Amino acid sequence: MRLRTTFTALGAFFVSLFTAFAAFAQVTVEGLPTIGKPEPSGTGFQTPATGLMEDIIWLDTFLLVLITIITLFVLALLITVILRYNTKSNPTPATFTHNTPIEVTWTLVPVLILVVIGAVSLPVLFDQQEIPEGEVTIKVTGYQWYWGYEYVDAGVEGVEPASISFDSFMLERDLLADYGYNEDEYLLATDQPVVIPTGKVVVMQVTAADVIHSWTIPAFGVKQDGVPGRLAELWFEVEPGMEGVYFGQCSELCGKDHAYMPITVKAVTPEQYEEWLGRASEEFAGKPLPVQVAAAE
Ligand SMILES: [Cu+2]
Repeated sequence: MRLRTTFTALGAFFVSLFTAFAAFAQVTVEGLPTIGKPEPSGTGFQTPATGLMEDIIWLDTFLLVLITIITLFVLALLITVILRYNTKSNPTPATFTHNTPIEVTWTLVPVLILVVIGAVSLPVLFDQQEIPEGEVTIKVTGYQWYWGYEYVDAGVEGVEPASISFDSFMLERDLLADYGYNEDEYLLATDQPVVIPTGKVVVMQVTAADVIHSWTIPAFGVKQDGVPGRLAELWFEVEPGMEGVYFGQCSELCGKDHAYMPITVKAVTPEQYEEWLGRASEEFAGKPLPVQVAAAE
């Protein structure tokens, strides 16, 4: 009995040791507000953090107003026909089959509406798809079922590989508090967030290693499939003042644990980013081989 208690205590000790180590292992920036997060029973968009997302919300509102007007107009026509042209109130119906002016109108007006929709939506689409020169470039690779990140231009001199790379796994429920996340951020929080600076153009190169995954942050207005063998790109620039925590989830059905590979982005000030980069370099950059080992190879 006493032996079992000892083993249990020993087990608990190692678990807590592991937990403490795991919590210590993340390189992050604390004290940020959570901005990009789904709300219970929410139906609207998350607070936009980029110009891209503001444009998408504007377009959405514009289209909603437009289709509401069209729907109400068609409804009014239907009600008019039902009331004025039923057999009781209109016993002798008209027999004409053509009316050129009205046929021209119901062809040209929808064409005009489509042209207007194209004229306002295509610039929004092109803005997302034309990738500007990135001030920070991050390669993200989807795996079954986690994300791998590589800060390709965050080179450390004399160190191979000349970049920072790490994997990002979903946090189990019992580890959330240790990593500074709330209980309701289960399925959203990861052990290692992607840290990016605000007010800088960030280009994400999106790919996958096994099956198709999709990287997204709804509050940034970005979503891109990661396809094995291909390198796609997306870009965003988080508005200064919008420093915070943003969540996303893999958005392409990729297997049994598709729901368990979330994305956590921490947007920080450029100064905090530089500081984080220094710590991340020490933790994640490749270490040069000791001279004698390198010589023996
Ligand atoms: Cu996936």
